[in-house]
Amino acid sequence: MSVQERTYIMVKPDGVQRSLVGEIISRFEKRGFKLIALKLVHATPEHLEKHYADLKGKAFFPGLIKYMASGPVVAMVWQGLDAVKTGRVMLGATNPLASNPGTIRGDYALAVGRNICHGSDAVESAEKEIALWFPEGVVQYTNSQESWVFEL
Ligand code: IDP
Ligand code: MG
Repeated sequence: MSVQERTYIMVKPDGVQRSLVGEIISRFEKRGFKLIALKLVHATPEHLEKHYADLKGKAFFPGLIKYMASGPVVAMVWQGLDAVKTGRVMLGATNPLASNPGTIRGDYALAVGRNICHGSDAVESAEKEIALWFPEGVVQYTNSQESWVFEL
C-alpha cells in the first residue's frame, strides 16, 4: 500500500449515457485521490477483448464485449493511498444488487451486465490496464492538496 498506488477506473457506456460521469469523477476527487489521466474513448471490440482477456470463455463474454463497445467510455487513472482496494470499495460489488448503498453501483445500478463502472482488482492488473488504455503515459504534476490529504 502506498500514496503512489494507481488504479484504472472506467465509466462504462451505460454510465456515460446515464450522465453519471461527473458523479463518479466527483466521488474520487472528493475522497482525495489524484487524477493523473483521463479520456473519452469509443473502444474497439479487439481492445476490449484485451482488457477482459481473463474472462474469455465465460458465457457472458460476447455480451460483455458488445455492451462495452456500444458507446464511449471514460478512461481514468487515479492515484493515492490504497487506490486499488479503496477504488473497488467505492465501486461496490460486481452485482449491483449485492452492492451497499453509498457505493457507486449500490446507488446507481441494478443489473450485473449494466453496472456502470470498472475498477482494477489488483495492483498488477491496474498497471496492465493503465498500459493498455494509456500507452501515451499518464500526467505528472503536483497537487497542492496532497499535504492535507496524507500525513507527508
Ligand atoms: P468486476 O467488474 O467487478 O471486476 P468481473 O468479474 O471482472 O467484475 O467482470 C467484469 C464485468 O463483466 C462485470 O463488471 C460485469 O459488467 C460483467 N459481468 C460479470 N459477471 C457477469 C454475469 O454473470 N453476467 C453478465 N455480465 C457479467
Ligand atoms: Mg474485474
